Amino acid sequence: MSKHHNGDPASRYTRRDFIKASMAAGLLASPAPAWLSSVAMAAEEPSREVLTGSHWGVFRASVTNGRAVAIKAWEKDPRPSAQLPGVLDSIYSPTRIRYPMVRRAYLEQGPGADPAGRGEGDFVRIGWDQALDLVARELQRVRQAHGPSGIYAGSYGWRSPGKLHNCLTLLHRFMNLTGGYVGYSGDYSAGAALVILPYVVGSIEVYEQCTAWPVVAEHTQLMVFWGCDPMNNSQIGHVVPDHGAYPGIEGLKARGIKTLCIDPAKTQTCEYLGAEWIAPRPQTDVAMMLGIAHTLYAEKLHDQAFLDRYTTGFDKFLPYLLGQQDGTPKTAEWAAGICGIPADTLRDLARRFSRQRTMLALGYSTQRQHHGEQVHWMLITLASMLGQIGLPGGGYGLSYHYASGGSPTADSPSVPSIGDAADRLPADAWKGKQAMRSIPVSRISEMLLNPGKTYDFNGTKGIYPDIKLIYWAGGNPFSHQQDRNELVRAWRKPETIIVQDFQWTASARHADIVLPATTSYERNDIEQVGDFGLNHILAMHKVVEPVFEARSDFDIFSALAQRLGQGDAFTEQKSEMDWLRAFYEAARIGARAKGLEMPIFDSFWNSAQPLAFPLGKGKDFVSRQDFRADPLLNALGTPSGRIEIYSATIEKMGYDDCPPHPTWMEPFERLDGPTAKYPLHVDTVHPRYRLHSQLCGTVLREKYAIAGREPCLMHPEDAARRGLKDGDVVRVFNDRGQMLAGLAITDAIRPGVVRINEGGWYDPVDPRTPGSLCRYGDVNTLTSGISTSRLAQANCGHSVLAQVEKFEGPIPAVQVFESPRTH
Ligand SMILES: Nc1nc2c(c(=O)[nH]1)N[C@H]1C(S)=C(S)[C@@H](COP(=O)(O)OP(=O)(O)OC[C@H]3O[C@@H](n4cnc5c(=O)[nH]c(N)nc54)[C@H](O)[C@@H]3O)O[C@H]1N2
Ligand SMILES: Nc1nc2c(c(=O)[nH]1)N[C@H]1C(S)=C(S)[C@@H](COP(=O)(O)OP(=O)(O)OC[C@H]3O[C@@H](n4cnc5c(=O)[nH]c(N)nc54)[C@H](O)[C@@H]3O)O[C@H]1N2
Ligand SMILES: [Mo]
Repeated sequence: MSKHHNGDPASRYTRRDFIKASMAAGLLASPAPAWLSSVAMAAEEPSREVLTGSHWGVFRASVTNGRAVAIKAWEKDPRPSAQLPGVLDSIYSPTRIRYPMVRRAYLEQGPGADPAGRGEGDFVRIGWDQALDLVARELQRVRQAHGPSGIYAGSYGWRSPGKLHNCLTLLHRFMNLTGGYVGYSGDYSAGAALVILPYVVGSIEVYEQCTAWPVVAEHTQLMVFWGCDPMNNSQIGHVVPDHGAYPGIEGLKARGIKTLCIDPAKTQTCEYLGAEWIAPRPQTDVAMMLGIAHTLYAEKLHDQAFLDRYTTGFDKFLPYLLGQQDGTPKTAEWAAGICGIPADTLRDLARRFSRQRTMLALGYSTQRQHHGEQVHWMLITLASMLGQIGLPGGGYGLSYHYASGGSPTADSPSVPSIGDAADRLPADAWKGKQAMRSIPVSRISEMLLNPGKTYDFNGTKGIYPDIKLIYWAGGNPFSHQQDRNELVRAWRKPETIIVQDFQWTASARHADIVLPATTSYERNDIEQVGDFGLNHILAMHKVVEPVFEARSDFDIFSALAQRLGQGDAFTEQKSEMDWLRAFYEAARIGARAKGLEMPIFDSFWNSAQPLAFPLGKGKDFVSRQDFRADPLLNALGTPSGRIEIYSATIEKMGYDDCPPHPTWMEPFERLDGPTAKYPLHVDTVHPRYRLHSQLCGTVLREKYAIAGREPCLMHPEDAARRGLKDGDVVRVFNDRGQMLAGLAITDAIRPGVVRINEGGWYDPVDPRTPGSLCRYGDVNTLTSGISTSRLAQANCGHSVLAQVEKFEGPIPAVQVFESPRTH
């Protein structure tokens, strides 16, 4: 039996498979590799230290002769991310895009040439002027022929923090100023919850503050992490993280608060806290919650007074719970048959939850599943029955795992950012167009494959546009999108695909025109620290000059806007530093209104520390306390002003896949379920040593790769049944696709479940053939492109069954971490 836990094979596999020597280029304090000699080096200069930050935290970079040679976390970071060494390496990694590139067939034959050849990596280097002319001309051509509905520039995905260099906003700004584009709504993270929660609690809530960690430490008696792993998932932030979740969790540990993790895998949080671990079958949480709710009701443990005063619709939900309509009471026994946790345990949970101050902390993965809308709804219904919502340390929290939700919010001004200029889109840009201006974000493959098709979304109907050109700047669809092979087919539809990134992601490899962007370490910016904590403002100083021919997204779009006659509108005739100064000055005025005095810009910019803001009442924050105190005065944004356990609005939509109260519905496939064709569930979680696909091309791979591939965690019983051993190269497959992985055997996972992180770079043996084997381990080769329901149309990245077998025959070498073939 293996000893390693929490999804991290590193302890046993360190350097087992040596990644090529060149990968060591970015190891802390390493000498410059030979290929770097082509980078313009600054003249001899004394070593200097630069304060900056990114998704991984605030840090100081040491720069010698124009090259970043080491980084160290900011002294005040309570828990620096283990991913920081990869951040340094990402600047100089061999996967960096060095020059503007065009796919050979496209360059020679023009738009639409050999679309099946996308991904083969036959690129030609061109100069910036030629590249910008090409892009500007092509945008003009497509706009003239098809209008804005011919261009998809949603460009979903992460980007780097910074109020100015936000590639996504800059792309949209450029597109709005030059005639419009098709965008998206929703996201991949919490897409189902985002749409349903406004009907239930009147706001999206998943990105809103939870009861602060210090309150939890003081008042909570039982902390339940339900599909929720803050120790892993709070390493990064959408802005620059404050890592405030870590002292929060340490506070629970120090006080000896009882903790419980409900998760098919033993998480880092579970390990760290020594928490109780209950491992249900994946995708069965709604049934499990119903079984607990039924017990609460049957044993009169529910809080009827809370339900009466603060909720509506419990009376309509109750007949369903009791089985009065469908003949199936949702008892603990019934739930046990589905979720695989004994009925006695479920009854015990009902008693424990109701007897003591209980906080239910729910992550997002449970709603990235077929019928994912139901999970958050049912959790809130359960919490309503427990009646502790609005009490210190009780109720529920939906962002404890994300970017340090619960980290006390400081008293700080907001810092403005550059806008997307949506108000400057010409009023008639969409005249005469039937197609939608935005699609539900997870529907990209469906849109590309079905122009003109009508679809449902959140009570409306839309028509898919006919996309001729795609522009992506920030985000990696060949990582984030489910059903890779469906995307491979869909991606052949447009005539032109432009990708702007700093690394050769699979998306860049599948583009026609590739523009090299800078990392945030090659430009100046300003950002807040702490998505929820908002406790500092950081000057993100440029660390080094742009590597090779990279240009910032701001410069690229300025140059393109210039070519389309909108240069001044795009830049507002302000330089990079003019913008930053303006953002800061606006924040200063905001601070003054709060009675806080901020230093002048130059002192801020030249300071060796982020600018700190005081912690006010944030540390005492209790979610929904005001609602509990006065539900009329502080009514929720729902039609009734209360928590809606039954929604008349959803009822009117009449969707059979999203009924008007929380409901258990079988997903299209699940472990041991009625339609299961394959025997293993694949838990496609977020990686410990990456931010999705970011940093996959760095030295960090040495910490986790097995046989040079993405790890696949498997229980010893499942491995024995298949004759597999630790370190084997395995093929993971189903009807949708296939990938290689390196096997890690562990008892930290429920039998029947395997775990493969999302974000492994897609590396098909034959890019021309959909269904081709991925050599490295992109788990979205296995997932389905189906949506959660007609309500939210969100992705189902966590609904996936597959089989695992030993890979026989010669093992193909991974190629995705080398630059594609260029001329
Ligand atoms: N099966 C499965 N699939 C999933 C998930 C899952 O749990 N399971 N999770 C989903 C979730 S929650 C999410 S959020 C998505 C994540 O999907 P993405 O956000 O698409 O993933 P990232 O790897 O973060 O891609 C960001 C890209 O932006 C680039 N970038 C960063 N900064 C800049 C910049 O300044 N300029 C430019 N031009 N480019 C930049 C990076 O190099 C990188 O290629 O994946 C989703 N997919
Ligand atoms: N290190 C790191 N941190 C990240 C990210 C990253 O890429 N790397 N990405 C960030 C982003 S964009 C997002 S959206 C969040 C994602 O936050 P989440 O969606 O909450 O994170 P996941 O890692 O997908 O899953 C969290 C836990 O849910 C469990 N789980 C999976 N399926 C089920 C189920 O059916 N039932 C139950 N009970 N548990 C289940 C998994 O085993 C895992 O331990 O993380 C953020 N934080
Ligand atoms: Mo996400």
